[in-house]
Amino acid sequence: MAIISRGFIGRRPEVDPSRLPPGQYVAHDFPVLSAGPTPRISLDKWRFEMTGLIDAPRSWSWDEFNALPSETVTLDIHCVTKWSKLDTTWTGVSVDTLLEGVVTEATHIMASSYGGYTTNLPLADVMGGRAWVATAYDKQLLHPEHGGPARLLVPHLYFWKSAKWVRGIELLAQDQRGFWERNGYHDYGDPWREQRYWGD
Ligand SMILES: Nc1nc2c(c(=O)[nH]1)N[C@H]1C(S)=C(S)[C@@H](COP(=O)(O)O)O[C@H]1N2
Ligand SMILES: [Mo]
Repeated sequence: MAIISRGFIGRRPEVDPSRLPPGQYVAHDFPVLSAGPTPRISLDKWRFEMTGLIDAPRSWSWDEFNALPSETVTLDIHCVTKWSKLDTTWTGVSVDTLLEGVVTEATHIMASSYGGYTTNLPLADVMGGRAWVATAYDKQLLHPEHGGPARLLVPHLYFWKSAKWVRGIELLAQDQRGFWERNGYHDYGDPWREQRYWGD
C-alpha cells in the first residue's frame, strides 16, 4: 500500500532562498498595484519622451519605439508589499538603447507616467543593462493593468520604481523625489538592503 502525503503532492517547487530578498515571499499570481485608475492610452497618441538635462530632447512614437532593438529578459521582481515573483519574462527596449549617444551632466532621472505617477532613480541605475521600457510580458503585449502600452522595468529595485504607463524620462542635475518617495517610501529602494521606507 502506498501512503501518499498531501503535503508532498501539493508542495510547490522549492525556491532557492538566495533568490529571495529579506522579508519577501514568493507570489504565484501577478498582483496588480496601482495608486489610481488605469489610464487608457491610444497607440497613435502614445509617445516616449526623454527631456531635461540633455543636449537634444528625444521622442519616439509607438511605431518608432517598436522599431528599436528589443530584448527579452527573464528576471525576478520584488514589491515593497513583500511579494516577489520569480522568473518573469519581459520584452522591451533597454534604457541603454534609449540613452545611446546622449550627452548629459545628469545624475538622476524622474520617470513620469500617463496618469501622473512619478518615481526617481539615479541615472546609473537605469544604465548598464539593468533597466528596460517593457512593452510585453510573457511574449504578450503588456496588459493595461500591468502598465501597457509600456512600463519601466528596473528589477534590482523595489517594483514601485518600475513606473507603469511610462511616458518619459527627465534627466536631472540632482535627485528629486517621486510620488511614493515623497509619501514615505525610501529614496533608493534596494530590496536586498530592505530599503522600504524613510529611515530604512
Ligand atoms: N504609473 C504607476 N506605476 C506604478 C504604480 C502606480 O500606482 N502607478 N505602482 C507601483 C507599485 S507600488 C508596484 S508594486 C508596481 C506594481 O506593478 P503591477 O501592478 O504590474 O504588479 O507598479 C509600480 N508602478
Ligand atoms: Mo509596490
